[in-house]
Amino acid sequence: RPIGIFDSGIGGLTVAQAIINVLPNERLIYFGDTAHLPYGDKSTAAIQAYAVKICDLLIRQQCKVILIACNSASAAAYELVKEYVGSKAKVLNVIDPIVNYIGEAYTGKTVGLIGTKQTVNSNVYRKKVDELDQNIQLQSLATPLLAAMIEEGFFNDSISESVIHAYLSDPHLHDIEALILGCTHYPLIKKQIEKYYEGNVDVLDASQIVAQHVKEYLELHNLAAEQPSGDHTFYVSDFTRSFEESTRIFFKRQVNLEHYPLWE
Ligand code: DGN
Repeated sequence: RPIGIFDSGIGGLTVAQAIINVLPNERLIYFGDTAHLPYGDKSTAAIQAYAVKICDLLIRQQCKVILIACNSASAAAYELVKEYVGSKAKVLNVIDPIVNYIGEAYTGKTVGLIGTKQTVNSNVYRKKVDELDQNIQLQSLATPLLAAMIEEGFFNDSISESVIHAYLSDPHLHDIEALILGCTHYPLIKKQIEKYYEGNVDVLDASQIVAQHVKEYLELHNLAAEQPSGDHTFYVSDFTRSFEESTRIFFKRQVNLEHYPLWE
């Protein structure tokens, strides 16, 4: 049975890529809700409604695990989706693995978080970090321009450098020991962020940590595929050439997107 992954668009392909790297035998069914992107500026109720319908599709496709690869959707809809899906599939999100990682490595320290408005304003990271009860200070900043900037191809250049500098120099992010990249798109600017901090702050790529968590989860529950289980499928709810071309940014190679008009 495949692993279902969904995101607001194609940015979640960074997570899909990280999963394929550590779990090469698994077959993925990816769903990018391009008809509704960006989720980062949507209301919680809207994202919950989208997520439920996407999960119906992934369950119909027999997915054993559904990973909410989008930080905004993980923040807005994880609890609801988990209850909705029930025993039909296991539901994972991209926030818990990173919070647990922080708990192990940064007790008593100050950690920064950047992400969309939905992710930051939902306060989900803060609540979960506080629940760890390990005296970890979380300083978060919404950085909504970054995802749009990366989608337009501005990374590793002087424009992205200026925008990154403008955001990271915000007083909210002063004196942090680590920075969580809390958005599917940010692995693309990890190197530039590391350069900004000159090695003084650990820059945490959530996609790697999440992929490792999925691997451990499958092994623990005896769900891992033992041999290569076929080709991946990449659905989008709205198809454009531009989405297809942009897959190269997030997945290292261009993939064929299949239009799945879930909302028609
Ligand atoms: N996939 C979204 C996230 O990780 O928060 C970012 C894209 C967006 O909806 N703005």
